[in-house]
Amino acid sequence: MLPTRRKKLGRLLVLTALAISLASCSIIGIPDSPLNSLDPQGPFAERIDNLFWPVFWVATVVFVLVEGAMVVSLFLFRDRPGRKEPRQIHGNNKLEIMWTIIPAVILASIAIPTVRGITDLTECGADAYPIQVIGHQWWFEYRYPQEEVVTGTELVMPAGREVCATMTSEDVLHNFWIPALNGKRYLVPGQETQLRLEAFEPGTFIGQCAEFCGLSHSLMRARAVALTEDEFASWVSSQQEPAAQPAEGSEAAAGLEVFLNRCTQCHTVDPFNVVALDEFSGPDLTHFMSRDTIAGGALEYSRENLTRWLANPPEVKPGSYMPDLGLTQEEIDSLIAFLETLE
Ligand code: HEC
Ligand SMILES: [Cu+2]
Repeated sequence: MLPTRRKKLGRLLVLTALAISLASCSIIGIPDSPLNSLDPQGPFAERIDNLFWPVFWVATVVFVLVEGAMVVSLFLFRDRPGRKEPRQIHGNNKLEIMWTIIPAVILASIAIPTVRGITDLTECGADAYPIQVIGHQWWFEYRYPQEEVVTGTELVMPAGREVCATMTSEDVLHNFWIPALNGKRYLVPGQETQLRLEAFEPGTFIGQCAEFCGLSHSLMRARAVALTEDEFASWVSSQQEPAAQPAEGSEAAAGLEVFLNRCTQCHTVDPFNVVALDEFSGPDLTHFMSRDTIAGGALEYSRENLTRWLANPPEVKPGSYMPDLGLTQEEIDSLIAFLETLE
């Protein structure tokens, strides 16, 4: 190779390495990694893992054998001056039957558990706890039909128990993916799909919408919070409570006033207003403070981030369906005082 070409190649390699390491960084500084499918934290993800590793090792052996045979043939049977043609095996029945049967057996032994796995991972058990998952550009909404609870962004679930996620989308295709709990599954407008979720232990498991769904697709995070049976029961009963009336004359009361004037077209805060579930709507804010992340998981909750969000949502999430409402700093401050009462 010419020295300049070698230099160029070196530069290209460095740039590629840099691009790969930058691509794995989070742009807005919220932990979105590791999105690791090799670290199962529940029975369904484990089922995938138990299939993945044997297939991986079989594939590795096949790769080494096939590539090895090729490299050996390249050197052993190379054309050299005066060399005779090597013995030809074309038309050797025994060999051809053997190398047809062996791959067929390997493929069948992979295909059978794979097809069984696909149905097992998506057909819920009879006792599974039902949760509806609704995809919106760009956040996930969760409804608990048995408990009449509606929340968003964080899927709170009991640990050690199967959850049956029945999923659909309000707008475009989305894809629900929490790698520690199960594989990916589509959310399809006008159609329902199911996904089984279960965590062995309490914990927080992060995920991501895995289907390109528009401008802020990368900021459509998923997050499951698994709680012990008791914690889950008390979470449910606190979610069923309506919001408290802010004290008269307080800053929160002023914030409620702004909310009623500017926000009720899209947001519910029970008991002050209710936007019908089938209307176009943003996240239900009745228990806004019970979530650690806001705006589809794009921002960690903090006053500073909430100010940023209220001041100009599309600046945080390009294309956001919550518009820049031109709020004054005073309005933002009182809204935050109000929102912080929504535990
Ligand atoms: C035109 C509809 C619309 C209006 C009006 C609107 N919002 Fe939103 N809001 C949304 C949508 C949609 C989202 C979700 C955006 C996303 O995550 O991409 C959202 C998200 C939010 C969130 C984050 C919620 C969460 O749980 O992550 C807050 C807080 C919020 N809005 C507050 C307000 C306040 C306060 C007002 C009134 C000043 C308001 N919104 C007006 C549509 C609206
Ligand atoms: Cu999406």
